Amino acid sequence: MAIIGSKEYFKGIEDIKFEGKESKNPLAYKYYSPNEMVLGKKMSEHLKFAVAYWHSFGNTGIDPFGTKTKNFPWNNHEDPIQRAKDKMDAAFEFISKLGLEYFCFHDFDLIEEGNTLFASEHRLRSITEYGQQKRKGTPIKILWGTANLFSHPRYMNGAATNPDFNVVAYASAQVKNAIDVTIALEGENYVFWGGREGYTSLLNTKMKKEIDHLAQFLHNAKDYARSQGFKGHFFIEPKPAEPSKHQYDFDTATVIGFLNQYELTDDFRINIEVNHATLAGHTFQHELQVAADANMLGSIDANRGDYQNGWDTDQFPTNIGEIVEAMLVIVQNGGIQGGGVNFDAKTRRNSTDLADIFYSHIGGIDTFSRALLITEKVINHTDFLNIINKRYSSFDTEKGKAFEKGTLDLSDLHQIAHDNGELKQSSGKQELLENIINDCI
Ligand code: XLS
Ligand code: NI
Ligand code: NI
Repeated sequence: MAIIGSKEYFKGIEDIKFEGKESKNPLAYKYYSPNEMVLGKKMSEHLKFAVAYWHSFGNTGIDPFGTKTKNFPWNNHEDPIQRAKDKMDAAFEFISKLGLEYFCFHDFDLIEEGNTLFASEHRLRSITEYGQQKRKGTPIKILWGTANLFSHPRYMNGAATNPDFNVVAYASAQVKNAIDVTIALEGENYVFWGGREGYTSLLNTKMKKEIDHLAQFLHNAKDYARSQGFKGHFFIEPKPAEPSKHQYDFDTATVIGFLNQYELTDDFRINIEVNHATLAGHTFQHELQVAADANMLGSIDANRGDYQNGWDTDQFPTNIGEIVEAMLVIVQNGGIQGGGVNFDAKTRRNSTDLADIFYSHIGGIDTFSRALLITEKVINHTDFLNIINKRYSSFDTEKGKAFEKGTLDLSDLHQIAHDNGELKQSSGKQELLENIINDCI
């Protein structure tokens, strides 16, 4: 595939192809075969995979105890605009070699923030124009854009929920610019993750005021984007904490309550990240189910946490069992609305070869693809759905239906209980269901 840009960064790595599960080639897909039909859709339609710009091209391995370990060759030019173009060359080369079509970005992943708002806008315009040129003749698109409202010191007390109105105004300007970039690059969706939209101490916080401001901020952003012709979804990405002690977008149920209260449900959906779900004390599949039941499942940030660590380790997904349980929820709810599967995941600090960025994505992509194939088996070739449906079949009887319709009152139910006498036990059959899934793996 022809990609403009003079340099090849990932030398020696050819296009990643589907070779099937017998292949021993570590730089090939064993399960991801984009055009294969599964459950009535192409695999690539079920799974719109996206590369996260920040982790893949920006994460140099810095942690609170050490400096960078990864010397990316696209990071070296002294001019920040040229540096950003080099990074974008690397990104387009990487995404096209993987055979993918999507990436996600924060404004200042694309190019480093300038010293003034004016300087940042100039930089963003340069890289947006470059991005528009690079996209020509490629299938590469933006799954979603967002603004980084958490790294700069001005946001230490929050962005939309900052106690200082002038910081709220600055954050609004940044979101306006990020929406403009997203639209110019034909981005399909726009994300809000509220990293510092929360508090570290209630002693100095007016919670209701801050949450009202957050809602107003989102209304403004949505109204502006719509006025500019943006047709995509807005996503809120819940997370319970980190970097705030308590984030207002704690989990999916909390966000749905917020969206309903502030009349944002027409435009906003949920973007669920695996590691955020587990930090909130939920499973990934629980969060998916809550969003799907509210008709608000918009997108996924695919990664995994670590059983021993209580923070967002953003590892690539490799746990087939977990992703099968997630795909069962997604597929049974008719897929996700507008979004895709964004690898919000990073290689470990000591995974320092450029090839590691390929291995990690290939692993994540194959994990989801394999889980989709297994889900098809579970649904179409086992008793799985029958067992669950049977569990609820008493509600298909005349009286069960009447209860659901609300035409039986408490006295009617009292009479039914008397007529029935003591009841037979009915097994939940969890272990059988677990075995059925494992048999399909
Ligand atoms: C951080 C979040 C962040 C969002 C985008 O934990 O996952 O990366 O996805 O701002
Ligand atoms: Ni995320
Ligand atoms: Ni995260």
